[in-house]
Amino acid sequence: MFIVKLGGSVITDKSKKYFFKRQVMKRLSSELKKANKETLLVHGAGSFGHILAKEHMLNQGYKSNKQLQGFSLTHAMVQKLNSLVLESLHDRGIAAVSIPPHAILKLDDHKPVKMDYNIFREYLDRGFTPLTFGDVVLDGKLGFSICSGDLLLQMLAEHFKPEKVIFVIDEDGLYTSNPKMDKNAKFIEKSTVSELEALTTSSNAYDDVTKGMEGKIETIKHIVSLEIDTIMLNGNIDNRLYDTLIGKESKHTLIYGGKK
Ligand code: IP8
Repeated sequence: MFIVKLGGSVITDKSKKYFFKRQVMKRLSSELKKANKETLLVHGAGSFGHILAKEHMLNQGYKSNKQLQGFSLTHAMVQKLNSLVLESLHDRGIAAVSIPPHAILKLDDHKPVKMDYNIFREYLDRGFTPLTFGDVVLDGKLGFSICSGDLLLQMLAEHFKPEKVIFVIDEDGLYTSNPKMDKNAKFIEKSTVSELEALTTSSNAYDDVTKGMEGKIETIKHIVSLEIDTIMLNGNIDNRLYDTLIGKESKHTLIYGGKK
């Protein structure tokens, strides 16, 4: 089984509120369909979630009743993005079923304390493709907070031990520094967890309440420590996802599962 996260910066334009990249999603849906692998899908919130979540300071937890409207609006917008993703998958003939995190998961000070993994297993066993997404959720200590798609990926990888975890991002993979800011950044084809420690990353230009690339590297370190190979690939380039899913050589970064 594969666990694939479709990054918010690939399926939305992060600089424009509520901008869905329909054509990119359509192609990714076709690649998933063509590869025909057992897959559990996660997607990020992009410009449907991060801008609102920042405006209402949702990741800091409950501060005042004024945030309640912001919480429900953010939920409604990530759910809307989820419907668009779902529709695209359905149009390509993938029997995807949406599993909203806020209904099956509880955090405590940003850390997961309760999660219904069974629902994913049952849908997979019946031949469906479960689809979940970065969402606003209840939080025991903070009242509420945000569960990023990366945290979901980490939890699902820990539970299901997939063959590979794939991050579909808007870069070819990992670089020695941020390629959007540093022209000397070098592409990393293969890496181990200890090599990851040496990387310098800087936050991206957009409002990202869940830490962007820096947070992603922490998530990857966790996943590879579970001995699961993790791949980062460019979702804007034709067939990178398809080729990787079918095991054909293609440009991406592979981080070997293991502690070293
Ligand atoms: O885009 C964030 O999920 P991510 C979810 O995977 C919200 O970090 C609601 C901003």
